[in-house]
This record gives sequence, C-alpha cells and structure tokens, in this order.
Amino acid sequence: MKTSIEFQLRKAVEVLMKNKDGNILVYTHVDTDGITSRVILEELFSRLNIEGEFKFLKQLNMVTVESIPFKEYNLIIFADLGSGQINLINEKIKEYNLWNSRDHSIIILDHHIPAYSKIPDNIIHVNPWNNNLDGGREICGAGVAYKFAKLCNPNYTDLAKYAILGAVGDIQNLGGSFVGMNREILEDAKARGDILEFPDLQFYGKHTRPMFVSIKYFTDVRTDLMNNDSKILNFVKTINRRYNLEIDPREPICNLSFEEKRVIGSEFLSRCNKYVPLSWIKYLPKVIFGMSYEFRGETVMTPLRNLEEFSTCINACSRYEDYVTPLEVLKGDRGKYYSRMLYMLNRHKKNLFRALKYIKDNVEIVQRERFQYFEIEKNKVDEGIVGIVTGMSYSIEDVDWKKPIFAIKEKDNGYKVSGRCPKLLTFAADINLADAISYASMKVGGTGGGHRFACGAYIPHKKDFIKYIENRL
Ligand SMILES: [Mn+2]
Repeated sequence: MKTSIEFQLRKAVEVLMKNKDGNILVYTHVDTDGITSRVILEELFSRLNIEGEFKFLKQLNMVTVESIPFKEYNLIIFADLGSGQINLINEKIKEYNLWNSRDHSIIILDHHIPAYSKIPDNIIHVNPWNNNLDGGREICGAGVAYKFAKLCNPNYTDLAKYAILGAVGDIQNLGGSFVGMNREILEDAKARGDILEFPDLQFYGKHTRPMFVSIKYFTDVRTDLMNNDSKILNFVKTINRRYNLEIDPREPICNLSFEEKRVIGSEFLSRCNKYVPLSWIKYLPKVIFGMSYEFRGETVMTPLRNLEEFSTCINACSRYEDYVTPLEVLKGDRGKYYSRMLYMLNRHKKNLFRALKYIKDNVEIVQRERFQYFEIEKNKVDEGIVGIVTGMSYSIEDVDWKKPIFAIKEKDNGYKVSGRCPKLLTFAADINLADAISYASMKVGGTGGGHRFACGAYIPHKKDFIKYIENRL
C-alpha cells in the first residue's frame, strides 16, 4: 500500500529545528538532482537563519565513508544519496558509539533504492520506496529536499522549480510527463509562474539546435532520417508542400507553432511505423510527443530555457568534476560562472563527438542475443561521459537499436561499465538494466545500479561479467 513520506519528513524537520544552533553538515550528490538538492537546502538554511556546511560527495562507499566526520557534527544530512549505503552509515554510527545518541543525528533525504538495515532512532530516513512509492518516477532527491523545505514553511514554493529540474535530470518524466508527487511539485512551480508545461515534440535541443539537427540525432527510433541531412530537408519540404506550410528546418523547434509541431510529429510518426516491429507501434507516440518543461524566467533560445538542456549544461560541468559552476548559475549568476558554463558546454559537446567518432572508427560492437557491448581502452573517453556516449552510440549503424548496449571502460584499477536502452524498448519490453548490472557486478565483486533504462557499475575485473549480464537480462 502506498503511504505518505510526510510522517518521516515531519520527524526530519523536528530534528533540524532541534539542532538549529548546532554543528550541521550537509552532503549532496553531484549530478543535476544532487546539485539542485543542494540549492534547495542552502536556500532553506539561509531563510531559517541556520548555519551549515555544505559538501559534495560523488560516491558514498567503504572508502569515502571513512572521511565523514560523524562525531564532529550534531546533525549530518545526506541528500540525493545515502539510502543505498545506509548500512555503511549504520556501521559507522555503531563503531563510533553514536547508536541512538541524543547529540548526533542523521537525516537522509533520498530516492535511490534503499539497502535494508535496522536503523536507530537518530537516523531519520526519508525515502519514497519506504512508503511503496516509486522513487524512479514519482519524486527525486531534490523533490524530497523540496518537500522538506515546504514543510518548514509552506510559502517556500519558489523552490519547487529546482525540484522539477532535478527530476528532469534524473529522467523521471520518461513516460512523457510527470506523475505522483512530481506532479504536485510541478503544480507548485506552475502556480508560482516559474515553470511552463506544454505539449511538444520529444526531440532534443529545442532551443539551441536547428530543427533538422534535432531530427538528425534522434535515436529513439531508427529511420532513414537518422544522420541524413538531405533526407530530412526533403522530409520537411514534402510536409510544407502537402500542408501548405513554410517550416524552415534551420529554425529551432521552439519557434514552430503548435500546428507545425503537430504536423511534423505525426508525419514523423507514420515514417517510424515502417521501421518498428508491429507490437511496438502503439508505444511510438510516447517517444515522439510529450510535455516540455521550461523556466519562464530564462531567455528563449538559450541553453537554460528548456529544463532538459539546462540539465545538459550542468552535466557539461559536473561530469568533469566542476560542481561550483552549475551551483552558482543555479543560484543566479549570469556573469563569470555562466560564461564558464557556456565554455564547458562547448567543450563537452566536442568531447562527446570525439568520443563517438572513436567508437565508430575503432571499436567493435559485440552482438549477443539480447544485448550488445563494446570495450573502451584505458585513456580513451573521459570516465564522466562514458554513460552519455553509450546512449549516443545508437547513432552508429553497427549498433542494433532494438537491443540494450553496454560499454566497458578500462580504468587504473578495474573497469567502469555503463548500460543504456532505447526508450521505445523500455516501454515495449520488460527490461531492467539496473537489476542486471547490480547482479552481474556483485557477482564479480563490484557495485552497480541505476535505472531500468540506464545503469552503471564499477567492477574489479571483467571476467565472466558479460556471462552474468547474459544470465540475468
Ligand atoms: Mn537523484
């Protein structure tokens, strides 16, 4: 039965208020959801006149848990991380004799699948999965942080927009729009006039790319238009003639009228029909049409207007371990940090294209019955972008777009693995990459997890790893 996270949140607020004047340390994760969680909590603290130290934590594991100063703080908050490693935290609390301590508390505000652990009363664990809510779709880390802030003061709905950006970063709107608690949070942001929601095409780059480029790199369904400029131009020309329109394929999608988008979308849909198995056709509208989310306060045709593109800007920094730049831009900087973000975005795009070219030209795609994989040499492709590049590999002819794909990248001590799956396949087939990768990586002594459609792992050696993926997927 679904219950509410409110009860645990109330306890968390009580604990925060009790420790208002104590030493407080906040750890947040480093992706879009983690950084937006931090913005929400920093803003909350400043409004409540609470002093706190804030730190980013890329990964909580057996090594990094040692550096957490549990004894030195009255309250430690983990946001967008902690649930999966709750037993590590628990073990440390025991080791330091802080089990049920009155002077040391921990609050976890997370949405990742929790590890099971019997926890003492001084650990407050807020997580939708504990209430049978879907933490992959209904609320993200920043969403939990937002609910926490709103419980402190119901007028803080201006923070809702960050929670929605966090949810977009975690692709919680995979089905085309937001559901569950995300929907409520979205209504807060809309009521505030901060976020616009409207039906749109599901192509990437609606404010920053010419429309033909958005179509060119659409990989959720493989048609003859993929990577083919002249076919796309013909496609638009034919539509213009047939519907008596004057759509300019060099314009970004945001400049199309609703009617023009509808025509482009339905013509694209009927083209896709020819390329997908019969039983998948009914899922096509979901990958072509969906809701767009935009910050009303940002300028159109900039990379900050559309939330998906904003999240790319954050990744363009955070994937290279620069977390301060997106943090400052989120807090309003449009000077020094914003310029740096644009520079990083440009560099990021170049890196992605270089990495993709390397894979296209140098790497063999190994086909298995239900999936495919490739290996990346040690000094090729930055570790932070392996996952993104794995997803982009669907634009390579040799990659079978109807099967999941894994990339195995060699590191100094082991391998990083990323798995991706075409959107259409996640709707049409019962595929769970997170489950497969966490099983296979555990079998070889590593750790892994993620979502049904995107996953990652670190493994010490790759022997038999593929076999275990094969067994489980
Ligand atoms: Mn998250």
